[in-house]
Amino acid sequence: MSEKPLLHLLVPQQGGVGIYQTFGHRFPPMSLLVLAAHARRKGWDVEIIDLNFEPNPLDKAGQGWPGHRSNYMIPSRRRRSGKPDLACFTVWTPNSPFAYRTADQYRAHGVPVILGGVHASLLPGEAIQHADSVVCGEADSIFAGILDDALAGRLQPLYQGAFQDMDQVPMNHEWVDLYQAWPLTRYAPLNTLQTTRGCRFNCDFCSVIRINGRGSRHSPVERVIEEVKVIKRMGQHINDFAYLFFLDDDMAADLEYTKELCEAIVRSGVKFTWGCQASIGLARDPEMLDLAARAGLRAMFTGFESMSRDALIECNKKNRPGEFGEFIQKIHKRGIAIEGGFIFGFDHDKPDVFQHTAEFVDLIGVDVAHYSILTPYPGTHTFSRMYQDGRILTYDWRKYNLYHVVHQPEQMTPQELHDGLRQVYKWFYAGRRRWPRFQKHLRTRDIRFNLAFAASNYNYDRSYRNITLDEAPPFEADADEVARMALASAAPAQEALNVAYNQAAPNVTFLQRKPATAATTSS
Ligand code: B12
Ligand code: SF4
Repeated sequence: MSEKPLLHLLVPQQGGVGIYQTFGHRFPPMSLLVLAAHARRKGWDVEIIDLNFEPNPLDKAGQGWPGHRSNYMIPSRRRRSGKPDLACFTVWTPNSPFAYRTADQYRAHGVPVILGGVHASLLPGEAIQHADSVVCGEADSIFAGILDDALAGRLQPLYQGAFQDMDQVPMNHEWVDLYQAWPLTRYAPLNTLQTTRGCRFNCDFCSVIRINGRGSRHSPVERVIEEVKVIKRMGQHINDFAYLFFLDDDMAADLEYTKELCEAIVRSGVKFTWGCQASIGLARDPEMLDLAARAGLRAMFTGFESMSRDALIECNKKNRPGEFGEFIQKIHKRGIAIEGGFIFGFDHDKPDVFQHTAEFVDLIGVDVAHYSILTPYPGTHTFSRMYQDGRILTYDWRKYNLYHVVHQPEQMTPQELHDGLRQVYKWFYAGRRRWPRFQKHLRTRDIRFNLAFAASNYNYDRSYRNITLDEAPPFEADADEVARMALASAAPAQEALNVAYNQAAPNVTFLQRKPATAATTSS
């Protein structure tokens, strides 16, 4: 029996349809892998529990709450039994009600709980009602100290992280073995890395700058190459097919760094293929595209967001729809497939936007499209604008998953927006449109990627026919907490976290917290 303290690191169940279930998007939870590495350095045993794919250890039935999809419910191997000394949850807005519910369960069993991640960081006053501590922001520079506090029984209600350099983030050799505790089929057969944090753009609807700051902080390229070598040796592969997805929010945010990274990959001679998220501006520079393709780029996710220049101006997105078709051709010419993100519900959108967009997206040759509804996420300018205008229809965070209408649209009814999204999915992924997409690139594209994109098309067709929410647990955020968060959302993007923290700091000790049975630090 291990003497080490035991840490449970949990991904909350999200419930309902979501991209986290679709083929190619089922990524391992990087935030928890990184925290696991910090904890191991301090001598803790760690277990990562992803409640989307495995049973809740505290739920006897093991099937989650009513309505939860349990088709991936395969428990992990090599679990250490017994009560953990601490439980940490990474909390995003759509899974926050589920996180709170499980956190309450842990606390009722006497396990201290820490909540962190985007949502907890921006609504610390809400999160602390279900936790012993909330961590606002990136935790790399403070997590070791927090673990000491947990063992000493002196956890503080609030901790503030910092935008520190990327070399403080543990490298993947410290956590890659954790993959082996999971069934091979749990996540997509791919590996993930993060080389930068932050973004130089400032799109109104996006949380990234709020939580990771403006500009880009980079990991030195030599460090990235070392991590790639670890993945080649120990990562998830099908035979010798090594595929890696860079989680960075925009690989085109700092083209100098991306160029340096691609050159280093080519020079290293390490053979692997990769995908990334990048704004379409990457295709403006043909030399950059050539180099990226030579370095192994085969799939790219781009937020096109809208076909309407007015809608793009409305949300401060720097794209120009007139260039999309030409850029996609350039990308395809280099054997790179493209997944596009599109948003409906901007003030400029009228009821005809759905059909026009879907036809245009099909015409310009996007290989996979992710359509969503404009969602005013906590901390964003979209939130503060909608809040001030009295246009937010619900504070049930479960619905903030990009597929449910939570704001009053300007030029259509909420029902039209709701139905329009569902129609678009049906139209775009109909069999007669999927087949030509597959055929078109048969000769020019690596067959494995052509098949993967065909599978992704099929998967969207199947999963998004009926986009529903799980019924439990119902949730409505507290009005005072929402008002505080609205102030943070109105602040300059890179200040949002500070405002959220500073507002919560004087209040948290007075908040009525749910009673938990005696918190303990030993099992
Ligand atoms: C990879 C990713 C995904 C992957 C997730 C894989 C996974 N299992 O984690 C996929 C593609 C599945 C996905 C899905 C979705 N995503 Co996403 N995703 C990201 C992305 C690009 C990177 C996250 C990441 O791994 N970063 C690397 C790690 C190391 O950093 P980190 O998470 O910030 O963690 C650090 C700190 O925040 C902190 N921390 C985090 N958690 C905790 C917990 C504790 C206890 C402590 C102490 C500290 C701590 O410490 C960590 C180490 O420094 C982010 C953008 C971003 N920059 O964060 C969006 C982002 C998180 N996603 C977002 C959204 C909206 C979604 C979806 C709703 C989209 C959809 N249509 O379905 C779904 C929701 C899925 C779900 N189950 O809830 C939003 C969330 C906004 C919000 N307020 O909730 C983000 C911020 C993107 C955006 N543009 O706004 N996503
Ligand atoms: S949507 Fe993309 S480009 Fe815009 S701020 Fe967010 S990460 Fe940056």
